[in-house]
Amino acid sequence: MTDIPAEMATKAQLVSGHALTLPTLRVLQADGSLYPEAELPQIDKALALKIYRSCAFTRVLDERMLAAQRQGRISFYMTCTGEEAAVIGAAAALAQEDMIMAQYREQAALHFRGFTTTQFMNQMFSNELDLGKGRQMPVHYGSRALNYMTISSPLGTQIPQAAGYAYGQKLQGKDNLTLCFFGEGAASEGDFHAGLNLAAVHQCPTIFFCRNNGYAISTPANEQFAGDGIAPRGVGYGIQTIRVDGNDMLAVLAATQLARQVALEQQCPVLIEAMSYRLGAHSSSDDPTGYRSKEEEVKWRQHDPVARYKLWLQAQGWWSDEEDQQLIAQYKEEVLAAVKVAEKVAMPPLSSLVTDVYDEVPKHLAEQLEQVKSQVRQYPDYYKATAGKEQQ
Ligand SMILES: Cc1ncc(C[n+]2csc(CCOP(=O)(O)OP(=O)(O)O)c2C)c(N)n1
Repeated sequence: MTDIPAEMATKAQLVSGHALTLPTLRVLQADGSLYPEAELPQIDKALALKIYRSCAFTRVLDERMLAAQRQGRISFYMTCTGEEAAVIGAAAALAQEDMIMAQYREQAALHFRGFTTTQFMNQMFSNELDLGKGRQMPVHYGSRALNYMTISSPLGTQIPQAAGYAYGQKLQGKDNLTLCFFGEGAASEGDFHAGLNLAAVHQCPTIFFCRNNGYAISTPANEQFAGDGIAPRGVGYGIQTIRVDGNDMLAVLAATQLARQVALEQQCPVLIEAMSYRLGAHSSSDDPTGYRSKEEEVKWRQHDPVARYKLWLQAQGWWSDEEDQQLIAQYKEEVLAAVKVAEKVAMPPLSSLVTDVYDEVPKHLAEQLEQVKSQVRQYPDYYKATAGKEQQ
């Protein structure tokens, strides 16, 4: 039971949601120097360069895979472009044993954890070496070894799952937590509210990390909610909350390091809202010229999170233009070579379509598999990738 709070009013007065406007944490200025009085997160040269390598890799991967989609080599792709600081800054504050439950645009976090170029390619080409056995659309990565839960397409499902997973970590007495990425659009799902309330009431060590990138496909954030973004909702649920400049790598790292410390020490959830911008299209199926202006994109390109972070690295004397060119050339070569290999690897056998859910394949699935196989036998030219394997 809740007592009536002691604080009282004798005049009827409404409180506006905007009474609670949260400030935005910033550390790095546009020229790569720190804001006066800003504090550095815990970062040394090795971590700083590891973070940058994931930025560079993700830029190359995104550019090449979008091209591969345009060439008809893969069916679909989603870029992280513009949100690298939000994603990598968050991942870099975690321990490797912390669980990450992502939405789909967070491939940079997976690279930071050690997912190899070959593993990325096997997933995107849905070949028989894919960890997900070729059953998911491109970009629905997952890795048990790297504590990265496989992506689910329906928006928001990972949010209550993250609360539940973190509750399990708490019950097991683990010194680990779960970080859950989601977009501001996904925060309109009922699952967002269920997940945050569950985590708050049961004090689950979950970091809810909202990438507020301004759009949910063509829906701008100002048509998504009427309040001051996502952050005040955390306060409403009784969750400690911080808003951060999502294009500022050092600020995201600082916010997430603090969130991790609080979540583990106090065994409670924390909400982070990272303010950013999706520089690319929503996906390879989207054309943003229909719903936003070129001027707006140009403005945000001036806040490129990777460029800002690189300036800081260079100011430390930790990175040079020559090293940069070399690294990007190396990644381009690596990605291209991996594409050429992965696209030649065989598809998984058709029979694998009906395994892994039931101990024994039920009759109706066995029948459906036979129907698929007979279709492939009848039209081998349309099913070249699997035609040779239909008997498996
Ligand atoms: C339950 C559900 N509704 C709708 C969709 C279609 N859909 C896929 S992504 C997306 C936009 C999500 O926007 P946001 O959460 O802001 O993330 P962003 O793509 O901007 O990173 C929508 C509507 C879906 N996948 N699942």
